[in-house]
Amino acid sequence: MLYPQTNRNRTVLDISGIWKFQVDPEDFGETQGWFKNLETDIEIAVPGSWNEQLEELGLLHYVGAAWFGTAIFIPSEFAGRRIWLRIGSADYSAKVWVNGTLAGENGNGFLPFEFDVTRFVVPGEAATLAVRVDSRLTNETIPQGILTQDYADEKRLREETFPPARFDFSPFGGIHRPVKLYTTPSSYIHDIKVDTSILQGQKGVMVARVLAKEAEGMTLLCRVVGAGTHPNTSSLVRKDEATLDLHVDDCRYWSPADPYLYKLVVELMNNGEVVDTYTLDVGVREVRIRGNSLLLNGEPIYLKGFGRHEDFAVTGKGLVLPVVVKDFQLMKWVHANSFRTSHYPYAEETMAMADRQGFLVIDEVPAVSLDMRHVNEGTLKAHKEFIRKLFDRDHNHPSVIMWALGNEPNLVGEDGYCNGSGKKYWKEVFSFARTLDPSRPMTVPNCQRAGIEDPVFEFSDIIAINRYYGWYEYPGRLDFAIKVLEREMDALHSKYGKPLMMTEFGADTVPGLHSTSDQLFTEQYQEKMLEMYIRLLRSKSYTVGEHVWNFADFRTPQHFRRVLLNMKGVFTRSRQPKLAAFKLKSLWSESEKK
Ligand code: BDP
Repeated sequence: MLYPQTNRNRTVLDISGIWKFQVDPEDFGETQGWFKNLETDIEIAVPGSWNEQLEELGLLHYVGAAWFGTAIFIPSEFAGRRIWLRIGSADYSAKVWVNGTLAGENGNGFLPFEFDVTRFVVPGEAATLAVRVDSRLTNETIPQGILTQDYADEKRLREETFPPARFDFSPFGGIHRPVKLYTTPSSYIHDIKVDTSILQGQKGVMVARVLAKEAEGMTLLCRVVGAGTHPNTSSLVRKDEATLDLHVDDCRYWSPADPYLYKLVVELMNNGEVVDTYTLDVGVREVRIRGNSLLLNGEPIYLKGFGRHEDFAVTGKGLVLPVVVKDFQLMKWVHANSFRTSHYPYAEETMAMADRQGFLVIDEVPAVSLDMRHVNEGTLKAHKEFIRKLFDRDHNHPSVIMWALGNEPNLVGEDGYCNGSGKKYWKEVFSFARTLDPSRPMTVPNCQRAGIEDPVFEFSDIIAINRYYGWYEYPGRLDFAIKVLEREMDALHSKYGKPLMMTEFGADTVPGLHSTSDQLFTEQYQEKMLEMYIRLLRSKSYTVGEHVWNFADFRTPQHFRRVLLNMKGVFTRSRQPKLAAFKLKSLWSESEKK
């Protein structure tokens, strides 16, 4: 799916802003026709979560249906064009009406969706937009949901959170990314997928698969703009498709040290006229695994960085561009070179910035803490659909060097997971994902509780582990914790013979709390624990990365073990550094792993 862009054949209009809002806990909005007219005085910012914005209306923990409405004006210049309505994300599902008519639905939170709304609007006239967002999750959604009753049924009362969630981040509801109208010509470039590889002698190859609609027999022209030499290529559109091979001599490869992006200009031509244009940023790079190493352009690379969250005060999960910029600044300051989009796809704006800033990204499918006792055919179907859509959205990002197809299955220790349900499920998920993208390594970060028999290890290209020895286990006993960890890492490596990375390790830390001895929650304890883990990881020849949990403190559902936030951030929720940030900065400024 292409990100909307304004160029000589296309126009984008951002219609985010302050919209009308109404919760619908009884779910009668649709039968009462709220999509025709949303009568309310309540206002809300789009993008933004309702939870903290409208806390005073009792919505901090609200999970359910809610309505968003706005009046827009369709510019006269849109006449004769195809008009698209695109929502960057709405969590977790949405139904959209334009001028009172249903335009479509979407069931994939964290992902963009769009509808051709040409027939519902009149250029030069006003129009109304209504969106019903529902933040409820079920056993058949990705992520999976949980109900209050389930904690009792599963005899897990001590784990009950409010609102209930199968994961450790607030289930914020809302339209979380920008809403845009954009135009294309009636014959248009619908999609472009570029695969890159490198050849001996500083040569780069881009293979562009272009999908063009209503364009049978037209010509696609591809031009590369950037370093080196690269002839133009053209191809006829047959059955909506064309594949173009582009060779770049003296190619400047993309890497964290030199995140060089070529411009790939694709033009749809009819009788010598340019009908449509799309310009894509392309980084030429190749990711491989050889032995115990992760290679970028043939060179070993070691990942230093964080598991993160999209989370900020007041805005919740809503995209705030200054926070995106600040977070990249802080990651650069601390000498991180990578991050994982734990536990869901991040905004397209963030992914594009990672391309430009040279960050290596592990891109995660929100199959977080799947409970195999509640997984059924519907869950598997939803999981595959999510993988297909995420791979589709993020295929062209050079920054995406690996997919995480989920996170921490078997969090609650289901019987039979390791030698039964888990193996069957993950085998299916991995083989499906590999048919869609054979070029990138794949993994699933493993939960300490699932242990070293977790079937995800068999299918993963890189062993990814989340470990909390010294925190949830062996609290305060760091020397012992590190020994246990070392034994486990060595055992994993000798069992699977694959590179290993630590995708999570960390300690909750209250800024301003200090101690001269090892004491949980103090800044010294976090600093010491992170350093001990890092020194151990670097002492092993088979490790390829260290991602601290977490970049910044983030809001979680209510539970006695969380004081509003998960406080494992190296930065506070408002992005102030804790003591450990300075330690990481010095450890990560060493260029070599050891
Ligand atoms: C891991 C989860 C992560 C949690 C973290 C923690 O992957 O989502 O936030 O533990 O407990 O199990 O801090």
